[in-house]
This record gives sequence, structure tokens and C-alpha cells, in this order.
Amino acid sequence: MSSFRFIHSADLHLGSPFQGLATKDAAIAELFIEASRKAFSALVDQAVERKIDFFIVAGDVYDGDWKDNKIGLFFNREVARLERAGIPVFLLKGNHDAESVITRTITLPKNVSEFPVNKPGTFRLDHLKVALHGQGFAERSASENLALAYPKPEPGWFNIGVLHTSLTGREPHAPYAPCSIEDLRSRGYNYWALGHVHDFEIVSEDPLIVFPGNLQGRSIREQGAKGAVLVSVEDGHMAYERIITDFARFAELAVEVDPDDNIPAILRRLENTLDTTAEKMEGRPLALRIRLTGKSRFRSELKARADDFRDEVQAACHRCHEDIWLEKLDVRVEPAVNGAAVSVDLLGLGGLLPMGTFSSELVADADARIAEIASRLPSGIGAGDLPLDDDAAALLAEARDLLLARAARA
Ligand SMILES: [Mn+2]
Repeated sequence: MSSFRFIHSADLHLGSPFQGLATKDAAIAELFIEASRKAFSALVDQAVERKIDFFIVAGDVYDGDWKDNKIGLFFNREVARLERAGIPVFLLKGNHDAESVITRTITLPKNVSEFPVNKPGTFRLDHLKVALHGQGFAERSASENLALAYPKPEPGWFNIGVLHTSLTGREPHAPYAPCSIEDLRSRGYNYWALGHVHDFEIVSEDPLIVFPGNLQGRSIREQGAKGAVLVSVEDGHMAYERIITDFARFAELAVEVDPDDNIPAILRRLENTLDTTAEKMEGRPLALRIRLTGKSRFRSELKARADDFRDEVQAACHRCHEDIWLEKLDVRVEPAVNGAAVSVDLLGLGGLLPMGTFSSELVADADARIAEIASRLPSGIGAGDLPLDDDAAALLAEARDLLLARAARA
């Protein structure tokens, strides 16, 4: 067998909507919006610099249908750089850029080969003795086990299966092209280049079955370092390394407050905890979700002054590092004493608001309203299990507490 190197990437999601930061700073928002494209450009730079032999994208190049040709022009420009470097590119359509989903086209350079969507196809690199097998998605959802129909391996060659799948299920990813590790193993290939799951995962070492994850985190659901995988094959022996490509990062931090912490004390406590967060950034801007937990005597003050408090938390982040941006402040503190109930009784609101657990009718009604809102959100945002990041009961509790805190101040 010959020696060669290739890059396995997936889930570029070019054109993905940006899911927001607490900051209203347009320049910072732009930096996060641009990050997905910059991540792909950085990966192309690496491919050219390291003189790899071929490049795989295992589905979801695009996040959805293009609203104009801008994203197609961008992709063409980048893969044309690979063509000028003599690097072939193999594309597979995933659920987000299935044949039926993308209605516009831009002619791509000749180095780009795309797997068929109606049956599995094979591309051969004769000089390397490498065969790539794959089938893309015709429709947004693929419920059949595509892997089982993949062809027999080319004997004596290095065989790669390219597939967009969630295997036997990877929450919260939709269960498309379901298959087991045994199904993949049964094909007798050397490497499985998977896509669809956005976290990096080595599913199996023999054969090597890999999810590279996406190139850039796009929301708080996609935390930590993101990138692709570089695979080196020397006389049949495989080695892999991650190439980290993200330009901005998402992280979460939970801080437990003390019941007697007033607002300045909470901010000091937060600042002390934030010191370790800077390590997660590795030179990148960080979108940080901060969750405050525990009990507090100052809870109603926190709720009533939510906007000012959020800005104070952002300021505390910037005192630790100029590039820590608050993605969301999630205040989950419980009252240290039952202060809220006292103020309710004073105003005579006690009978109007449900104070304990909410009735199932109320939760069902809230769920229906959330589903209605989620369906109107731009593509992708409402697709998760919890489109508004919390379940209906938590959102109802938040609304009730906000009302009570405002009433207490009135
Ligand atoms: Mn996908």
C-alpha cells in the first residue's frame, strides 16, 4: 500500500444563522457570524500547506437552501484553491444540504466529485490505490440504513466509507441513515468518514470510524474546540490528529452563590471563578453562558434588576479577559427565605399566580405556544429539543418570578 494523507471534515453548515450573544455590540456579533467561513478557509490553508492528497466533506456543507449565491460563491472560491494545489475533493450531501433542499447551484471546479444520492457510488484514486464509497441524501430525512448497500471493498486497496449518519442514535441529532458499528465493520473498509454528529468522536479504532465534529461551534449547544481530522496512512498503518479550526468558542460556567452574598459579593465570587475560564479560550473570543445556582436572600433584587445585573456580569467578564462575551446569564437561584410569597400577599396577588408545581394543562398550553414560536424561528434555531433553552415549567417559573419581583418593587 502507498503512503498518503487526507483531511476528513464534515458539517461546515455554511450560511448557518447566528444564535446570538447577550451583547448588542455589532462588531462582536459579526466576529461570531464570520467564524464558520473563516474556519473552513483555515482548513483549506492547512490542506494546501500540508500538501494532503485528498479532502473529504461528509455532509452538510450548507446549512440549508441559499437565500442568494453568496455562500455558493464562497465555497467555490475555497475549493478552487484546493484545485490549484492539485487536491481532489469528495463531497457527500447530508440532511441539511440534501438534493431536494438546495435549489441554487454554482458550478464547482473539476477537482470536486460528489457522491450520488440514489445509490452508493465509488470514486477511485488509482495512483494511491484508494477507493471512496458513499451515498448522499436525496431528501432531508433518510430513514433507511444506507451503509448496508455500500459496495464490497476493493481488494488490496485502502477503502473509505463516507456516510452522513447518527449511527444507532446520538442525541440531539436526528436519527438519519441509522446503522450499527457492526454494519459498518461488515463492509470491510479501512476507514469510515462520518458526518452529522457535531462533536468529535473516535467511534472505533479498528476499523477507524470517526466523527470529526463541525469546524466551528455555532451556539451554546456546540462547546469547546472544533475542527477536522487529518489522517496519515503509511504502508497500511493509520495515524490521525485533529486540526482545530474554530475562530470563536462557546463555554458554560456554573457558579453557586452564597445565601448572604449581596450583588457586589456575587460579582466578586464570579470574577474569582472566571480566572480559570480564560484557559478554555486558547486565544479565541469566548461566548460564555453563566448559570447562577444556590440560594440567595437577594434573589428578587437580582430578578428585578435583571438588565443592569446582566451588564454588571458582562463587566466582570471583561475585568478577567477582554474577549469573554456573555452569551446568556441564567439566574437559577432559589429564595433563601420565602420573601417572594410575602410580597405577593401584600399586593393580594397570591391567589392569581400558581406558586407550587404548575398544572399539567398550563404546562401543555405553554408547550403548544413554544412549539408555535419555534416553528417561526429562522432555520436551525428551533430545531433542538428545547428551542427556548428551557422546558415549559422552567419558563413559566421564570415569568412568575419576574412578575413577582416587579410587583414587590411597585
Ligand atoms: Mn446533518
